[in-house]
Amino acid sequence: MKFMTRSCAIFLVTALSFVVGSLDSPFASAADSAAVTIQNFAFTPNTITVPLGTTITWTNEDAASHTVTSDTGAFESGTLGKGETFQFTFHSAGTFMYHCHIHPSMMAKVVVTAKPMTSPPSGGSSSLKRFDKNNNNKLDDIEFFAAVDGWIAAQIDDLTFFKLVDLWISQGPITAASLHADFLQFDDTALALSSSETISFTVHGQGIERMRVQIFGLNGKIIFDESGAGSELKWNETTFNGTLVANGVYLYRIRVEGDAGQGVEIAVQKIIILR
Ligand SMILES: [Cu+2]
Repeated sequence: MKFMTRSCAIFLVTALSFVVGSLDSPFASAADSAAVTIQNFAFTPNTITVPLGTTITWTNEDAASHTVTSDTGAFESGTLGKGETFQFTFHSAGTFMYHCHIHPSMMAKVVVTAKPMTSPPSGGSSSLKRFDKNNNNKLDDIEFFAAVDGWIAAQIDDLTFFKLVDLWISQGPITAASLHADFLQFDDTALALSSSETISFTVHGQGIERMRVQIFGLNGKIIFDESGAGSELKWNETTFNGTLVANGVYLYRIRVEGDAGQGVEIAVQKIIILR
């Protein structure tokens, strides 16, 4: 059994950062900059959490020289004397551990959160209205497949296409209000093969109490739908009636929920099964 963990993971990361990143504008609020002070041989704040795309400025207030050195090589300030600054813009979500190269006991981290995609995206739904040819406020199959044709012909950009796929699967009204995600922070999704025919869906973030995974065939038929407490769900690659799914491409979507019942729908992703 082969499971294309790597290519799926890559697709997932690209698709998510693309969709989520491009959706930043409707949600844009605070300035995308933040500051960390280096003083008394410490980084303050020691943990800083920022949204994707934020530029952080570090300022050395000590007489002693320090560096801002990523543990993984993602960034490196070089030696900063008193009053000197270093800036870095975070274009991917995740936790970035860093330290001072001169004083290795000075350690801190940056947590970069992807802004969650809501479904349908607020502010973006009206632009999807043009695909609703029969004006019933739904994306009917025929309208969806016209959009797929448009996407293949490059008349529709990827972002719009992903929104349409999301909308089509959710069967929600095109003009529906967006979901709110207060106190719920979704960072990313990871797939792993936990046994020969079991795939684990794991979500990362803060305040996630429950999750739901839905898997669809490319014909739009739902073949798996399960919810549970926690941030991991397993799928044994079978359909509702227990038969093992055939090799091929499937779509999945994940919804995460916080303790107050608030939820975030994560954009549809592809999964490839090859045995
Ligand atoms: Cu130092």
